[in-house]
Amino acid sequence: MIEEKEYKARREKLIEKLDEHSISILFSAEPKSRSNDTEYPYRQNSNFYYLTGFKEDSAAIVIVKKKSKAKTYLFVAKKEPALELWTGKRLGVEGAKEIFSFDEVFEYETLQTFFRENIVEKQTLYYDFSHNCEAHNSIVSLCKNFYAYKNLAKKIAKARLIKSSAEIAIIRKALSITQEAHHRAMSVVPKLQYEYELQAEIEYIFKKNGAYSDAYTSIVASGNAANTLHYISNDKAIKKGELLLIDAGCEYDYYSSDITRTIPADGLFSQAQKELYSLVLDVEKEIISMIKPGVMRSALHTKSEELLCEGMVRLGILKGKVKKLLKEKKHKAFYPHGIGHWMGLDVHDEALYKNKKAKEIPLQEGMVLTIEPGIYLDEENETVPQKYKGIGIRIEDDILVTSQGCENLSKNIMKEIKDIESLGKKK
Ligand SMILES: [Mn+2]
Repeated sequence: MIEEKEYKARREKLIEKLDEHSISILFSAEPKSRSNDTEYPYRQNSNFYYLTGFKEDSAAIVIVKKKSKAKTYLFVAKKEPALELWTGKRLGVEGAKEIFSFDEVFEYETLQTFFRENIVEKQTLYYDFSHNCEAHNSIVSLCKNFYAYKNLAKKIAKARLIKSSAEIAIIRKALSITQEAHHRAMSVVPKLQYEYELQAEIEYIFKKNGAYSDAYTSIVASGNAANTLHYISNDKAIKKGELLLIDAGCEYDYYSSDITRTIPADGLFSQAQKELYSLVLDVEKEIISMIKPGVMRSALHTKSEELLCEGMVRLGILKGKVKKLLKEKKHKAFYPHGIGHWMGLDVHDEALYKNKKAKEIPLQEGMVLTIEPGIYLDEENETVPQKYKGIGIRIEDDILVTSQGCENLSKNIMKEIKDIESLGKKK
């Protein structure tokens, strides 16, 4: 639970970074239609949520800054009983005033007029460059003679890099639910026939525990499907002897979790599966052990490439000298993605990877990132040794950078071969 005073402090911190004589606008997310007159469940824009905690649509934040003084305005949809009968109660202006400490709260309908009245010359307009809705576009066009346009989303992205203790507490809660889901998957998998059954078991645990949604579409990939990185159809029959790559995490109170485990369909790993799995697991642990303030994410990635390349040579998947293979990027055929990403309000958190001078941002206390090395050996790849063909493995944990090193926030989600096998055998 994040308190209003924390949201207010976030707005104040943002205001310090804005140009003097500027006006900033940020819109709530638009409802998204699914098909005909049905909609996807509404989910607030993460930047908007980060600054307000406000969950309704048809809303906007405006910050008017004159010299070092700023005023904050929240625009919300008015209460309309006839509409509320269908789509639920709204806070309305009065309700929002009680909860949110903006200088003023107005009706969303008045936004255009308010904006016209507050436009002055030589002003900077801050807005989210990637946002695109009618109301937004008309505001931006109102300001076409402005002095400068700057991306508000980038300013917020920088703040979102460092998580507060309240944010970390929510991520822990999300991970405790995701942990239960993955452990359930490990124990029930030998009894199931289809990938979607396993997906249902996982997402049942999410919902049952009050997780708003999954943080991203769950990947439940059996056998060779694991070699399709974004496999989400989850509709194949699970075959005995195969591995299942499960990349699934819930979103709890707007914060993500992002966990991958690779488990045997019938509860036990084969010898070849064990060899590959142990390689990926050892690399994952080694990379996590490197994490501390000051370290670059790119250094973690480079190290993961080296270690996986060495391992693949040892297992006969790649042939030649490690250095030369790395230089020629031969390992990329089997490890094509990065070592991980920021995580927070978004699973791939909209936080900066580089600073203003395009220099990489080193790890700092309070950052949360995923570590997820993998090896993907497609059955159609003729260079792959027969016993490894059709195996795809990824292991992913969510890591908090601490003052001295790091904490693996998902360390209790089983990943040792003996632990996974013992869960699968129980039933
Ligand atoms: Mn991930």
